[in-house]
Amino acid sequence: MKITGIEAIPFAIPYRKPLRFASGEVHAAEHVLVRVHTDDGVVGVAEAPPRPFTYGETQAGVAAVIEKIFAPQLVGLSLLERETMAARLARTVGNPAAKAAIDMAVWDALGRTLDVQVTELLGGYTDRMRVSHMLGFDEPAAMVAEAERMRAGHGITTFKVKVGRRPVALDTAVVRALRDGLGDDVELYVDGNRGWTAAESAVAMKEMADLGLLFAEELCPADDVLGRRWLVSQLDVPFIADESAVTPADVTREVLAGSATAVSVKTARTGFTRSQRVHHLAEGLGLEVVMGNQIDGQLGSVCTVAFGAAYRLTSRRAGELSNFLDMSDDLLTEPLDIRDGELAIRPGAGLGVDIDPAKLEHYRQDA
Ligand code: MUC
Ligand code: MG
Repeated sequence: MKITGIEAIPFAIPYRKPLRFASGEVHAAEHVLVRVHTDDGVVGVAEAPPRPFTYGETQAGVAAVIEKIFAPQLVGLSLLERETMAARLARTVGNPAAKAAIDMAVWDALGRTLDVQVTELLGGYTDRMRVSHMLGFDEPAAMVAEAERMRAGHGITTFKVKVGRRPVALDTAVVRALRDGLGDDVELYVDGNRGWTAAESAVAMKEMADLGLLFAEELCPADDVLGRRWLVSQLDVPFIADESAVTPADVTREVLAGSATAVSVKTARTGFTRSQRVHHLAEGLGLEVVMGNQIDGQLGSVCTVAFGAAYRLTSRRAGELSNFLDMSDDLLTEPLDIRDGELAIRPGAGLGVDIDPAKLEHYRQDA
């Protein structure tokens, strides 16, 4: 069970159409595939999606920090020494996606070694999650058409709508068009990626008060400390902290300050080990949890559903598991299938996925 090597392979897969939101846009999945090898010949896999506009990481930076700093610190440890690994990774500041991918590849390797699913190792609560689809910026009619396509093709009935543009009415018109076009049976919530001020957010939420929204996420920056507290105190839906509350300490700080009342858990930035800590904290604090999407590929989405399905709290709400559908291709031998609005965990050991060598050869950037 000893780690003998960690590979970091940059790859790029174009998107069919770019995903746009208040803090950035994504045209290609420029991710890093992480492979953890052990002395038993087992290989665990995960992917790191660098998000420079949120956490400052880049594809080249993720590969470099893994090769130069993290791999030498972890080679020689047993797969069971995950707390030692976490402590060693924590010596380096930042780099959440690089750390998370290593952590998840270690769990995958452990599952494969023990012939057990990662979901079972984590908690084993259920084997599937309802899916929420994230709708990027576009004209109202185009966003309604995309939601209708997702409902017709995959049975998805929960949508996270990107907002945070100016004027505020541009986005509230989209949300209204979605409610009018899709009817009352769909669940809608909004994510501003810090695009609005607190005052703009308050105006927008009043304008949308009759639309039956589930949640509001990161409408304004957490650094607008008093403004955000003022906003959250007047909302009648939970306010989800996403990029403002990555670590357990961030969650504690935001929630105790009255700047958030719910939390997004993203395995792409907290892996499985740290996501467990955020989950346990959220449970203790009595917070709603949504499994979020860091614009993950299929491998990242498998990780999200493996974690989300492991606990009651994380599987209660629809998880953001479908944005890989915007990609033109992927690396897995067997593509994921979202059906009847649900994504099931894979049946095999570990994460239950295999990387297609021909696809990796085609999309890798280091060859
Ligand atoms: C989200 O929930 O904000 C956009 C940027 C990012 O890092 O994740 C996405 C989705
Ligand atoms: Mg968000």
